Amino acid sequence: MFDSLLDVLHGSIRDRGGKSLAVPEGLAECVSQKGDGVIKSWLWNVPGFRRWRVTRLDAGESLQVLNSVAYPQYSNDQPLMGIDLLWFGKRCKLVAVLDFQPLVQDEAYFARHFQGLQSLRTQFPDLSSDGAMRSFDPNQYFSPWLLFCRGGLEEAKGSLPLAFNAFLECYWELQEKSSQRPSRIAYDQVKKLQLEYDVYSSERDPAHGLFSSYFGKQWSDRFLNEFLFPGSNLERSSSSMNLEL
Ligand code: BLA
Repeated sequence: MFDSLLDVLHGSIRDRGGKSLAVPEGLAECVSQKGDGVIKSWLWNVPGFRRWRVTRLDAGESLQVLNSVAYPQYSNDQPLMGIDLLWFGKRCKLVAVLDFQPLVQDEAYFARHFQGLQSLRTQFPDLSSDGAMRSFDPNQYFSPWLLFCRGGLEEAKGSLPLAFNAFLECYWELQEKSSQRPSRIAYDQVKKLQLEYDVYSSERDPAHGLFSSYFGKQWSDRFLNEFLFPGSNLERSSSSMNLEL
C-alpha cells in the first residue's frame, strides 16, 4: 500500500543530499516467525539532521506500515518530523498521522514553526480529524495541527498521497528557514528534549505488542531500544549517572 510513498520519501531525502547509513546488525530486515510479514528499515545522514530513520512493514492484507522520524541537529530547535501510516487491508482501515512534532508546547514556538502545517491542515480537511488519542498525550510532542485520520480506502488513495507530498515539502521549507535563523532553545535543552521524545515514545508506542507478535520479543526489544528510540537508553543512563546532557 505505501510503496509509492516510501519512494517519494526516499527520493526526497536523496534530493536533499541524504546518504544512506548502515542500520545496526540484524535490524535492517527481519522476516516474521511465520513468514507472513517482513520489516525493513533505513537510516539516513541528511544535511541539517542528526538522524533520520524510515521503517516499512509489509504483512500483506493484515497490515502495512510506513513510519519515519527526522531528528534535526541539536543546534536547531525546529520540530521533529513524524510519520506513522498504517493500513489494515482486511478491514480497509487507515490510520494516518503526519506531524511536525514540537519540542515544547508554547505559543511563540508554534508561531515560529507551524505556519506551514497550519495551512496544510486547512487544505486536507479529511485528514484533520480531532480523534482522541488512546496511547499518546496530544499535548506532548504532538502539535495542534497534526494531520490525523482514522479512515478508509478513499482517504488512503485520495488525499493521503497529495498530503504526503505537500507535508514533506512543507517540512523542507521549514528546515530551510530554521537553518537560517538562530535557534531560540539552547543546544543542551534541544538535546534533552529530543532524548526525552525517545523516552516518551518508547514508553507509549502502541507498536511493541505488534512487533513482538510478528518478530518475537527479543528482536522487538532490540529494535525499539537500538533503532526506533536509541535516545531512550542514553537519557536513562545519563540521568541515572547524573550527567549533564
Ligand atoms: C497509532 N501506531 C499506532 C498504532 C500502531 C502503530 C499499531 C495503533 C493503531 C490504532 O490506533 O488503531 C504502529 N508505531 C507503529 C509502528 C511503529 C511505530 C509500526 O512507531 C514503528 C515502526 N507514531 C509514530 C510517529 C507518530 C506516531 C512518528 O511512530 C507521529 C506522527 C503517531 N501513531 C501515532 C498516533 C497514533 C498511532 C497519534 C494513535 C495513537 C493513539 O490513539 O494514541
